[in-house]
Amino acid sequence: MEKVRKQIVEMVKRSKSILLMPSAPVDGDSLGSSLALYLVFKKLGKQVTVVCADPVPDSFQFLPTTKVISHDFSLSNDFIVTLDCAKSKLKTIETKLEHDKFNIIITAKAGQFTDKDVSFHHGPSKYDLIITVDTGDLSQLGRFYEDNPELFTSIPVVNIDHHASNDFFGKINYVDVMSSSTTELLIPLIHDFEKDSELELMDEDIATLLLAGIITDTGSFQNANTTPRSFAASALLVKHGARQQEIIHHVFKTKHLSTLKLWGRILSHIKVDQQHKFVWSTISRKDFDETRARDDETGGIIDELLTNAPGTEIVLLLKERTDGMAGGSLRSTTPAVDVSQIAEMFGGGGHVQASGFKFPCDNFEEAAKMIVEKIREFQAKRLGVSANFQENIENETKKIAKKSQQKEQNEPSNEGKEEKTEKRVSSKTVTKSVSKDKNMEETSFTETVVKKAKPKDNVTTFELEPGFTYKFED
Ligand SMILES: [Mn+2]
Repeated sequence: MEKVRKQIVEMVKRSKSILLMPSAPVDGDSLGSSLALYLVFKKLGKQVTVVCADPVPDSFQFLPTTKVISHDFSLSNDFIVTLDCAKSKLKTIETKLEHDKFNIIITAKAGQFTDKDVSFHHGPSKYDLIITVDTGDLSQLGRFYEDNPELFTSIPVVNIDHHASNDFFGKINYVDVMSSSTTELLIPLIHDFEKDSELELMDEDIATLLLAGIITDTGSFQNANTTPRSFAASALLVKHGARQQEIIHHVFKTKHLSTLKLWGRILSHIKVDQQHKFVWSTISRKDFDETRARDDETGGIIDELLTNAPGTEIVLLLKERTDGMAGGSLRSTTPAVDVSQIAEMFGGGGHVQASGFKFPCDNFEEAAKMIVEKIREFQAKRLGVSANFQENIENETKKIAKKSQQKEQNEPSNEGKEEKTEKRVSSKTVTKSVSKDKNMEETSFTETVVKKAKPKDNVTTFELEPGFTYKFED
């Protein structure tokens, strides 16, 4: 780790303009670590930009320097066409707009230019170093990564994180899964910067930002990721003037009325499956709208309230997001249950006892049903209890298939009939079969519904998505 930190110090020293990227949505740890590094690099005379796709939640607005966060970053928009004039000098350049085509006519003084003389590239980027913090994989950077994937290969990336699911995407990876938080990892790093620059970098604001990361990620030292090192680090930060009471007050003791209303909804939706030691709750757009709560106001409830359910091993809070995804937060009450494995089933990741995922869904309720069944299945395997629901689904499938056969016999001609029902196909991972009769009147499914398809002119089109297996019987 010491060697890795030294490499980071060297990288930062060589760079002029640094792009700091916390994962989205931001929390106390990702904000604390990106802003602490911002202040440190400013003291070292660097140009620094902190970008974050989502707004800063109200409860973290008190953190020092949140105002420097921008919600977009400027890259060069230039696309450069280079003409090699070694063989012939340039005579004229003419430009012509023909409908949608913009022609550039280049005439040589002698002879002719050919395509071999032309090359293309993008304008230089403003930044020479990217540092991601609290980010397990690049997709957690949201639209910044989706819109500019090439940026992350053209500029060196330093990956500072503590998630078990981290996939070491950086050129330098300072990843310690034993750390309670990313900010805890920054304490020795800042110390290394101090030694190297012979400047005193740590101050009250930086200490407050770092402590905010530890306090939020450990749930105020209540979560299982709290270690002797987190206590020692926090003691050191308080010694440096970290404002612990201010953090506790804003993060844990200030609740909006809308938050309380939203929490009420979440509590009223709680479902308990004692057999599978699983507790979950869902929160829909309607709940958000009716309580006038914002999306980030669900933060904290899973730790404060749901984990208190006795006899529970897994806790899930599923919310309907505005971007057509179902967002899941997972907690396990024992290290024996690794919820990051569950999160990974839905394209997410995280820690053994705290993980999350975003899962695309057309219909939140249907997606929630499927996710809950998958978690039951996971627990059924773990606990060795009978997975009744699986049998149920199989029985259900047989029933539908039977009905479909009967229907075919009773109503031989459905031709010309308008299709009313939407066809549905099953989801990934388990081998499923979807049987169709020739009129596509009935479609049976062996697993929970994820995708829908609308037959049109006897052609059924599906929106195919990566990671799904669609299997049809002939
Ligand atoms: Mn963290």
